[in-house]
Amino acid sequence: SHSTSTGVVTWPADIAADYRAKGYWEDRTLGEMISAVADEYPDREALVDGDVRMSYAELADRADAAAARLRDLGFEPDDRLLVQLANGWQFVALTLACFRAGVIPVMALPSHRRYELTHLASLSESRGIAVPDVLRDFDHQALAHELVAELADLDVVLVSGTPRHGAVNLDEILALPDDGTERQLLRRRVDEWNPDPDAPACFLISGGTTGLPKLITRTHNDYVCNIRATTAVAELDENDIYLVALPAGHNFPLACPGILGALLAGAKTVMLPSPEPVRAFTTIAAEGVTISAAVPAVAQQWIENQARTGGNQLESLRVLQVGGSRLPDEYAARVGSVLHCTLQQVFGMAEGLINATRLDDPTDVICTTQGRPVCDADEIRILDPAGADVPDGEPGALYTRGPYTPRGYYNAPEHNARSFLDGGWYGSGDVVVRRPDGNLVVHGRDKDMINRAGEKISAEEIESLVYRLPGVELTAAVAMPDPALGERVCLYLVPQEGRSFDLDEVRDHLTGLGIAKYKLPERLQIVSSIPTTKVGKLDKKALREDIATQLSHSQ
Ligand code: J2J
Repeated sequence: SHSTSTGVVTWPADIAADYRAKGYWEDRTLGEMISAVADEYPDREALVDGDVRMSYAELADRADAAAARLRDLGFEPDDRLLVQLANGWQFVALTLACFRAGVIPVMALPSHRRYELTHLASLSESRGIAVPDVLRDFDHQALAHELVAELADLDVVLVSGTPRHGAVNLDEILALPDDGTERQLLRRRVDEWNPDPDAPACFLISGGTTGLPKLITRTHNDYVCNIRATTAVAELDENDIYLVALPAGHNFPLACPGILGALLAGAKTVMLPSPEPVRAFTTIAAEGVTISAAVPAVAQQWIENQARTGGNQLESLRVLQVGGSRLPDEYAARVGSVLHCTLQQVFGMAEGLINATRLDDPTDVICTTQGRPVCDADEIRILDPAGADVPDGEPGALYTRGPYTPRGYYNAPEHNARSFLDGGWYGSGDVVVRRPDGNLVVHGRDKDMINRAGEKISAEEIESLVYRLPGVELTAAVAMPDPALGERVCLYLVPQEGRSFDLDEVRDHLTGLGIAKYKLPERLQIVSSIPTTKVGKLDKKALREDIATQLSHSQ
C-alpha cells in the first residue's frame, strides 16, 4: 500500500476527548452525513451547474458509484487524489466520492501550473490527478500526463473531457449506476468503507509564507465542526440557495459554510465558473440565490455593477459573505446600501480559525470589523513580539487553537516548530486588534505574503525563483497597493554589474518555470541597493512605503 497518515499531526488525547464530550466532534464522516441528508431529501435539488440539475439522490448515487469505481481503479483508503477541477458538478460529485471511499482529495486550484502541481502532488504523495481537459486555453490534461511521467507515486489521470494516453474519463467514473439493484449493491458496499472520522477528509493548500506551499490536513471531525459553526452564523438552512462564485477548492466556498454546509443543511448549491458580475447577477435572479461568498475585489465589482445598472436582480440575496483579504470600510457600507443584503465579513484561514460578523450585529461592527471566532471552543491570543498578551485596543500577532484548527501542517516538522507555539497555538501571521466587544480588526500582517484579491503569494517563493535568473544581485518581492485587487506583486531588483532587466524578461523566466500566473510580478523596480533593517534583513516595510509613495505621486 502507499503512504500512511504518518505526517498528520493530531490533537492531544485529552483535548480530543474534551471536544468529543462537548459535541464539537460528532464522530461521523462527511460522506455518511451527506448520504443521510440524501436519504432524508432524495428529491430535493442539491446542485445546479448550467443546464445540469441534480437531486440529492442522484448526487449521492453518483458519488457512491464513483467511490466504487475509484476502488476498482486501485485507489485505497488514505490514498491521495490531486483535484484540479473547474467549478462544476463534477467537482462536488468527485469530492463526495472521495469522502465515501476514504480517498483524500488535495484541493488544488485551476490557476495552478506545473510548478505548484509538481510540488503538491509529490508532497501529498498523490496517486492520481483529476483535471479539466483544456480550460481557458491551457491544456491541463497534457500537463497531467507529464507529471505522471515524472512522479513515481502518480499514475492515474482522471479527465473531465476526452481522455488521451490511457487517462480515465471522469464522466464515466461519475456515471449513475445502471439500475436500482446496482444502486442498492453499491450503497451497501460503500457504506462498509466508512472511514475513521479522525482521518483527514481532505488536504487544503496553505496561503503560503514559505518557499513552497504547505498542506493542511482537515479531518472529518474538525471539518464538520468548521462547517457547523459557519452554517450557524450564516443562518443557513434547507431553504437557502448558495452560489459558488470563487474557486470551489478554496476553504471559503467549500466549507464556510459553502458547498459542504449547503449539502449538510439540505440546501441547494449553484455553481458558476467565475464571479463575473453580469452572469452572476443573471444566475442570482434566475435561481433565487440567497447567499454567496466573495473576496473584496469581487464584492467591489458587484457593487459597481449594481450601482451602474440598477434593477432588482439581487432581490433574493439575503447575505453576502466577504473575506480573504481586508474589505475597505467604504465598500463595506455599500454592500447594504447598494446590494441590499446583509454583509458578513469573514476573516478565515484554511488552517482553521474562522472569524465572522453576525447577521444581527450593529452596523458599526459589520462595516468596520472582521468579526469574532465562530465557535465557542475557539481560543485566541494576541501577542506582542516578546510573547506577552496585549490589552484590547492594541495591535498584536494573532495565535489560535481550537476544535477545527489542526496542530500542524502535513509532513512539515521543521516548519511546524516555527508556526506553532508550545501548547499548539497556530500563529496566523496576521496583526489584529481586539476591540472591547470582542470583534477583531485586521491591521496588517507580519508574514511575508502578498494578498492579491484574496490569492496568497509567498514573497520568498517568488524571490527564490527570480534568483535562478543569471545576473540578479539582490531581489525582494513586496505588495504594492492596487485599487481593484488590494495588492499586487512589485519586484525590487539589484542587477549585477553590466546586467539589465525588464519586467517581461522576469515574467517570461517565471512563466518558464511553470508558476501560476497570478503570482507574476506586475511591476519591476530596478535599484542599485535595497535598504536593510538593524538586524540586516531586507527592509520590506521601507520598500512597501517606497512603492506606495511612487504610485500615489504618479496618479
Ligand atoms: C483581512 N485578511 C484576511 C479578512 C482572510 C474564509 C475567508 C477567508 C479565507 C482565507 C478562508 C481576511 N481580512 N477578512 O479560508 O474560510 C487573510 C489573512 C489570513 C489569510 C488566510 C475562509 N480573510 N485574510 O482567506 O487560507 O492574512 O483563507 O491569515 O486563503 O488570509 O488565507 P486563506
